Amino acid sequence: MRIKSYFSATVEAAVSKARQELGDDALLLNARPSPDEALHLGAYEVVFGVETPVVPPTPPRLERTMPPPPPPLPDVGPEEADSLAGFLAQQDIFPALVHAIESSLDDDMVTEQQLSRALARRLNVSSTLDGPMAFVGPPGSGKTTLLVKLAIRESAEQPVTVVCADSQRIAASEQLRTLCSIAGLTFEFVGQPEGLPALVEAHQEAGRLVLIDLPGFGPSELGPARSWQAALTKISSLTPVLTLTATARTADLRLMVGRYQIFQPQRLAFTHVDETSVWGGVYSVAAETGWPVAWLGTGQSIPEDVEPASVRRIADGVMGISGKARAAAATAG
Ligand SMILES: Nc1nc2c(ncn2[C@@H]2O[C@H](COP(=O)(O)OP(=O)(O)O)[C@@H](O)[C@H]2O)c(=O)[nH]1
Ligand SMILES: [Mg+2]
Repeated sequence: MRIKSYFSATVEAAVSKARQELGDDALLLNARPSPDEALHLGAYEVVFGVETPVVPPTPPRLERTMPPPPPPLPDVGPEEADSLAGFLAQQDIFPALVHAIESSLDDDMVTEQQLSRALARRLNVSSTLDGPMAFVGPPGSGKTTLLVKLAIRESAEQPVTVVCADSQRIAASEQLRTLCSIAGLTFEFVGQPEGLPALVEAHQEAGRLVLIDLPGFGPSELGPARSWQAALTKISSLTPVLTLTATARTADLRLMVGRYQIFQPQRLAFTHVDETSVWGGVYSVAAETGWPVAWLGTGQSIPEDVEPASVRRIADGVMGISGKARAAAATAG
């Protein structure tokens, strides 16, 4: 199923826009006031699902999910483009990391290959799904979408249970329940943290992979965040996956890493990579935390738009932004 949002001043106008484009068969999944970042598109958001022909879930196919090459780098001042540090800073790589990368390259003349290797050395990736996983991260970072994509794909290999852990946002759980029922996935809702460990254990004992969808917690929601975190620590061999948007600035991503540290993330996932040509945020967070990057979300289509992360892809994201990368990389210092 493909999920698409429409925005307008009223719910009715947004629905009519969606119907015009998608037809009468499209399924209304949710209607809500627009999130702050989308307010300029209209006061209301409606989310529609369109059935795509039923095909058995396929394992990720890199060549099909690869987005087109990134557009050229926006104009860089000549002084910046002329130096390696300037180039890395232009990619929004965290300053301390720029310095460390530059220091690790001792020659004045650095080839593209040397820079690529220096970038790659600081990255880890791992996208195995061999135990329960909980998706944590800020609201709207793409946790639910990523989880559903993975659940649908993985259900070809092993039975999967999707657990919606949420004590507040009923509409969000209904949306996930609908998605799961369309995709034929087992769905469980748990409203209180205390109920989570036993529920997960029961599904694990039945030989099922359990994927847990948590709500995003704002700065004022530390209480609920702590309660869910305490419940997660009681689940044996659980992997918390910190899910972040690749489009956010490095400084903001680092802030989120700090805020979600209480969940002791063991993996990273980056969504919205289809919407950025600047990979410094992804790179900086991955290199600085050392947490393996598991998946990259490459668009809104479920389950197509996800790929396992690769060191090459992230290093290329930083390197391959434009031909200027080559020029800049050739002259270090
Ligand atoms: N372009 C794009 N949109 C995405 C991606 N992942 C999620 N989205 C959209 O981002 C919005 C928020 O996603 P959602 O999964 O509800 O976020 P959550 O609040 O973290 O669960 C939805 O409109 C998704 O369709 C992605 O990789 N690329
Ligand atoms: Mg969600």
